[in-house]
Amino acid sequence: MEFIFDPKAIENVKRLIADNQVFAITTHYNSDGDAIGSSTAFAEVLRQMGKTVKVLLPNDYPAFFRWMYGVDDILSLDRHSKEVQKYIASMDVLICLDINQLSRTEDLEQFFTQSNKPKIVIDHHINLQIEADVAFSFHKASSTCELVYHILCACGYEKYINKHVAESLYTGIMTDTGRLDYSSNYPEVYNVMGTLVGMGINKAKIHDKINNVFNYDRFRLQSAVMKDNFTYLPDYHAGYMFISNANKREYNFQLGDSEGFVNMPLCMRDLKFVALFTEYEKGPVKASFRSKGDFPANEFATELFNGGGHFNAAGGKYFGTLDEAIQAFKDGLEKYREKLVK
Ligand SMILES: [Mn+2]
Repeated sequence: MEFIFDPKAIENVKRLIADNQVFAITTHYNSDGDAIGSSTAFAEVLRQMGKTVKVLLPNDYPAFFRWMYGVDDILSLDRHSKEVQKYIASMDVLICLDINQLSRTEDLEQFFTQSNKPKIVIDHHINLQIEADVAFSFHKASSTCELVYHILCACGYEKYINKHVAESLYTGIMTDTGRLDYSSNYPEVYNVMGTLVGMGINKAKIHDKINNVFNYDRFRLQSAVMKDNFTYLPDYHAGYMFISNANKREYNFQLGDSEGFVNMPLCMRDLKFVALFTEYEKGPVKASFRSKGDFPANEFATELFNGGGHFNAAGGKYFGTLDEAIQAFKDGLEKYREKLVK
């Protein structure tokens, strides 16, 4: 897959960057490797160009990204509300990464909407719904990090891609493809990774920092969820698991602790679709969906769980109790029976 960018769009990015001084970069709630990687990479490029730049998040990033270059400078609305609002009031340009809707920034959205400054969007989710001055929306791209790499090069900013930027971009591509398990069946993504590795990044260190980060409580939480909270529904080639508030208390749940849980049942040969439901003290039940092959997880999430996402990896929320969310999931399986059982 070749990424062909509209030359006008590239010119517009260069002009917005050249003509302005204060940049805010934002990405989605509960940021992942691609969100943090693309944000810190773009921020570091702008910083080298002498720009003022801040990454603004709706909530704090998981602790296992603490090693990444530039994360100390991130402001999250839940921890630095005043500073974030002050910065938004002073910004010239907003760069939105790894989001197709501004509502993915949750409580930040209102401040961005009020400020109404020029926006640059770079994203790989389907159905872009942000009104932007320049937008790059390529849903077949492995990751936003890969797109950021191509766009930086198209703008002639290769010279700013230093080892820190390379580490950030590599992290996003690696995590968003499940270590190249999916969304990466085309040569360009390997060319980019090859270039990044060629810049002297420590690939083994990055994998270790991202993958081997959990404590004993988290290991016990994982064991308990898989053993006690997973239900297999072989008639639908499906399954679901949940994490209750009681589980969170028992295992001292920290942000990011359930990362990867929803993927684990996919190793079952006959399972096509799986869900993870997470209960919160306040707010709706969070739902994560994964599928294999031709089952559209995003369609299911959009229709039944106020969500969306990628074909095989999607998410949403349910306004009700955990039990009601699970019942809605089971009803949904019946509705989608034909697509699951064929
Ligand atoms: Mn992404």
